[in-house]
Amino acid sequence: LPETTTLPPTRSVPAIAHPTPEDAFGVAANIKYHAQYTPHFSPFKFDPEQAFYATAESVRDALIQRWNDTYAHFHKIDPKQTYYISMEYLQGRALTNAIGNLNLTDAYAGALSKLGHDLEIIMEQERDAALGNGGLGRLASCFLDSMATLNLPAWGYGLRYKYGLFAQRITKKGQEEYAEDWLEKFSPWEIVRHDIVYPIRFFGKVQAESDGSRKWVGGEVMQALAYDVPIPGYMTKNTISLRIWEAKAPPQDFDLYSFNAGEHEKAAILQSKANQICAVLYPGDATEDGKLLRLKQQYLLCSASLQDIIARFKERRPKHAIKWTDFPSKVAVQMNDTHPTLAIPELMRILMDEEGLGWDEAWAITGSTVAYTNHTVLPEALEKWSQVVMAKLLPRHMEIIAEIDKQFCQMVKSSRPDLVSKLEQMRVLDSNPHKPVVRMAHLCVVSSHTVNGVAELHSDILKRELFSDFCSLWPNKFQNKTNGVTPRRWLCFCSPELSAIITKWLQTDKWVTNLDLLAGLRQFADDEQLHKEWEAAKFANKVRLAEYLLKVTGVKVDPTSLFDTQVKRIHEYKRQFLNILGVIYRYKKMKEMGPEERKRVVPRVVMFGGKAFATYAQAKRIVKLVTDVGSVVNNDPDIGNLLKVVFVPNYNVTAAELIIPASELSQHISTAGMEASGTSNMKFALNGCLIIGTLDGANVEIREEIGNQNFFLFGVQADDVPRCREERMAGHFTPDPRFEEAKQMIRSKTFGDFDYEPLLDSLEGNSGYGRGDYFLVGVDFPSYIEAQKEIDIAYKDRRRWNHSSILSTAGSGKFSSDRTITQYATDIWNIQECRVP
Ligand code: NBG
Repeated sequence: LPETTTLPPTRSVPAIAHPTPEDAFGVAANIKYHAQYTPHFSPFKFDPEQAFYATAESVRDALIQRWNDTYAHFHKIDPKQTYYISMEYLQGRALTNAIGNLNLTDAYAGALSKLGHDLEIIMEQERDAALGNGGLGRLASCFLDSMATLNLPAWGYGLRYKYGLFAQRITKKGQEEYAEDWLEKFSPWEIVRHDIVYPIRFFGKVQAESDGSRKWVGGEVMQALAYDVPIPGYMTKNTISLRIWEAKAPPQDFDLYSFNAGEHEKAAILQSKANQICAVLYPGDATEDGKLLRLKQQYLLCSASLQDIIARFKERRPKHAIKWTDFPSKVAVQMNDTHPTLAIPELMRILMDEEGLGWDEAWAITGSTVAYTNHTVLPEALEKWSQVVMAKLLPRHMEIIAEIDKQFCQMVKSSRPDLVSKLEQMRVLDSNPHKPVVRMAHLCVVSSHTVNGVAELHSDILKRELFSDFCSLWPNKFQNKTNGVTPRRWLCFCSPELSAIITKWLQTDKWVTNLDLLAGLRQFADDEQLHKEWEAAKFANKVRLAEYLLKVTGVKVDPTSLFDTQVKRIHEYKRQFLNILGVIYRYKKMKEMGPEERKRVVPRVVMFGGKAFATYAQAKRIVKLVTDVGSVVNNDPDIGNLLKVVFVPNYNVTAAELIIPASELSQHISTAGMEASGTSNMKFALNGCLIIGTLDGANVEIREEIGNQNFFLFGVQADDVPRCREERMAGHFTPDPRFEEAKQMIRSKTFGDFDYEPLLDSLEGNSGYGRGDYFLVGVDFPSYIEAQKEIDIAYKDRRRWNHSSILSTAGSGKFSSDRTITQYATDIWNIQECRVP
């Protein structure tokens, strides 16, 4: 490749395949090597995009080396290993994180500048890997970072969706969805493993063999092909793997005969079916075909992962000396919610039908291997699969599930006669003759050695309500593991300015892997110098965000305003509706003020972000309402900069990395008892952002850690929610006049003539879920408005605000995913550190 105009400053830099990556010169040489010899673009081009891919490939080389060393080390030591199975991972961008964890950020910045580029611009080229929806997927990604950082022998398993979570555009119609083609070019981070391929059967039938065993035969056989995404730990050699599966048709299945006969589509039918499986996350399941497709995804994930786990178990011991009873001392499988439940019957099937074990032995092994995390108590999210669909797609698994159910019933009848009256509700199979289903959560609870919730309150609700009968049967099965977030991505790398200040005041950077050390900031919470530095860092983040908002929404905001944020999936229980009703009320009051009074108003930028599930009409109306309110308020000359309402489009991990460090107030205002944990609340608090919230999910623990005075609390408590709902339905509820004013303003068409009746209707009446103000917006509205008033007063007092902000960060130590993962490792998985020397 000739030196060209597009590589001008590089004449002096050679291209080197194996660099010494510690110095900028070596790194530059390696980037140049990749630009030249791993080309994906036409030569003579080295624009930011090409530079990004060459940079990523250079980083990937370093990761592969570490990945290989880690794999070899685990193989040699053969420790007990955890396999985290999840339908979702929200990895976001990888470059910043990888070079940060490898401590190569300066080297890469220097190298790129030698090559005529700016690291920040290069980072911007990367597409988000959005193989998830929200908190559950991001949690899985934070967990991987912690597992690697803690040198734990652990892998993640997931699916390689062709399209990530949809891209959201905000138009006059509200939210519109577009396919997110994250692999449009390719992902530089994945390594295809052509040697790791497993057969995956669908449909077919079960055959009784002469020896009494059962065999699943016939049907359609696809393949699962492995791709590894290396996950580097922070400041350690350990680099673990996120192994994601892609469905493929077996090669011999291309029907050359049909193809040559001109039947081109028929020839590739199996390939096209395979492509559907990993096309998107959570395909629409309104139709029978949609349901089948979702179940196929779940099965592919579980079957491929278990075949892989078992292959590794066997590979690590001599063929004739395989003791299956050792399996649970080498393998821990964690099911992230119920989506990977099929891991249970699949492990049973493999052990019995392929390895020849008896039921009892297989059941004992399975039960000591699998554990289940519940992430929600919302009834619509607790999966139930039609027995008919299950029997059709996975006939052998349906048999196994039915046997698990049968044995469970027998056990309850013989050991706990007092529970027999509850048995129908507890069973794995709900044999309602109209719609027989498998209750996946019950299958998980019955089969797992441990079941955990994700925050104290949530785990209590599981024990007291959702799984109370199981809890009386197996009190020791239930645990709590409060969620956490990785401090690397969510503080170090997304807010380097604040991180530097923290390191300076604590006189150590050890807090990055020992987040409890943040408590050391408490002693400086009133230090004026720290206040100055703290505010300056936050302000710089606000300016960055203001520039971004202008770019993506056209709305100009004043960075000296209070930045107030609610970003999360749009859902009625999360109550973005309450927030916007509060904004409407605020706007109305401001309009009524005289000029003198208006001068005392604290200027605010209220930001919303989040995606509504494509078929969730009510959630989409909320998005539309926010944007309609924004269009009116933002253009009202009476209001000017005193209030701006911005819907940030396409909220994703990358947007979060910009929004969270710049926020001063964040809203976590779900109806008490409905948010299992929340994890963005932890990220905001970690970044010194104050919280307005209900006593829900992890809010309860955050408030305990950072101190009540630093948390703006409102709303009814979880225990009171059922009573409030009943009163509401019985008509014993007098709405607050302020609530009526806000609703009236929407009715009066101040914000346009879109039909908001269905939304307003949900706040009235006396019917069930989703109506009759099920989410208690009207009940909590008055205390919400009061809390908002208190916030305005607090914000004017800069010392008080900075003090609380510092204490929020100082009290966030508990919410590191390192702590969470350490607890999983000790209390559930029983695995130990396995550090690569
Ligand atoms: C979500 C909960 C959140 C929680 C995350 C991670 C699902 C099913 N659940 O409250 O709603 O923080 O899981 O545990 O996505």
